[in-house]
Amino acid sequence: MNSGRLLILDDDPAIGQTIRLIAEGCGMEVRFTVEPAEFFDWFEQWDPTHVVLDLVMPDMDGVEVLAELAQRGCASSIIVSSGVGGRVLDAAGRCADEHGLVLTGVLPKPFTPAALRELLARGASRTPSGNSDAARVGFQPRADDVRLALARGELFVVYQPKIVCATKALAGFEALIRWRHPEHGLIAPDRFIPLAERHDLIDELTDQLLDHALAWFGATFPTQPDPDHPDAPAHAPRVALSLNMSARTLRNSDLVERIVERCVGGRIDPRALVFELTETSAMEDPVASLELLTRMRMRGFQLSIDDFGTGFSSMLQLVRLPFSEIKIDKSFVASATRSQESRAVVKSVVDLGHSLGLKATAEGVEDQATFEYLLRIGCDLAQGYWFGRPMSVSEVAEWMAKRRAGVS
Ligand code: G
Ligand code: G
Ligand code: MN
Repeated sequence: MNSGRLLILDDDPAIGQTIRLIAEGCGMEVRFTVEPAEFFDWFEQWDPTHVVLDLVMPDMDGVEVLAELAQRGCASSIIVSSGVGGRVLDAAGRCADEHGLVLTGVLPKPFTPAALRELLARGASRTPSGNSDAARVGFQPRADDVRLALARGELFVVYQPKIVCATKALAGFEALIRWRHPEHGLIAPDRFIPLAERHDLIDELTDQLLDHALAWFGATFPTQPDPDHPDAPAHAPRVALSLNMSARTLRNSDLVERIVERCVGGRIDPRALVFELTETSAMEDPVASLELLTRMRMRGFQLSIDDFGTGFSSMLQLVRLPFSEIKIDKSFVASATRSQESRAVVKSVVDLGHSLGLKATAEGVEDQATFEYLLRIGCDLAQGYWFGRPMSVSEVAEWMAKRRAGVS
């Protein structure tokens, strides 16, 4: 039996009802609508675990709906259905993947109950695309689960190293949040960050992230005064800490002050902190973001545009907002040695970044050949499994000790 919640959008009521009956037969809770507006209302309120989406509808096409779902941070398993040919379905499927959606499969019409049941079952046991180690299958958290996790302190932070390409020196760490559920184990951030954003829990989550990460960072890399000029401001710190920020957080203008307070309290130089924003998150409220981001830059914090190449923003936003770093999405980096196209994207983004005076970071570096390619094209920083996975505090300590000993 499948205990999920299925939301169906199809302009044909007969098909919608058929899907409903089959899914209810599998034990699922089901809602069905022919209206995109109602579909999105329910999506927000009900957090479906599964979505079945008709690709061709009169008011809005399925590809637009996919884009909108991606923008809303959808983590549901998506099944795309349509009477159109296989190639179009394939293309729509790739489209969903590229938006980072979890596409479980395509359902060509007409379909058999068995085909649908198979897809619904598959959705229940799949991990989100692009997610590797942390995803635990089956459990689909709801807002209350996240609320409880925050209250019980079940979230913790892992740290992944960033390396200076030219010297292989340590450039810093990216803090990545994790949730260890007492029954369901490790849950990947894609499963609960969008949920936290939709249900006003993201500020609390960000606060907890800062508590953990700043305490660790301040203790591990205390900001040292410059020995030659003890009274002058110290050199910019050598090791940086990167933190991911959500769009919601950016609307909170107290945030800057709170972060500054914490830096002062934790004796952390603002120049050591890098805030990573996704293209989409920075775009949601361009005026407020511009103001807030500018204030943060004026305080000395660094800003990074994350997952570059995957969002929907225009080049204009990149130029307009005061970023100091551009992070090339891992989907291009990880395939760079295999794909001419990926190499072209990676190199163009590095060059674009440099021409705007930004540092370029490649994420998702998994082997030496990729690293050597990055070095050749002048990429500044690299991050990926090849240097180090996201690690717990104690694993980071071991990792650094090994590096100092010249083992790795
Ligand atoms: O390692 P990985 O599965 O950790 O991260 C998946 C996604 O979750 C990334 O896109 C990352 O930006 C996001 N993420 C990880 N930690 C945080 C966090 O503390 N806050 C926010 N807003 N996003 C995070
Ligand atoms: O915030 P962002 O979307 O950039 O989060 C980085 C994500 O990339 C995290 O989920 C992290 O676990 C993942 N990641 C980091 N290094 C690698 C890598 O070398 N390969 C792959 N596939 N994923 C990686
Ligand atoms: Mn990031």
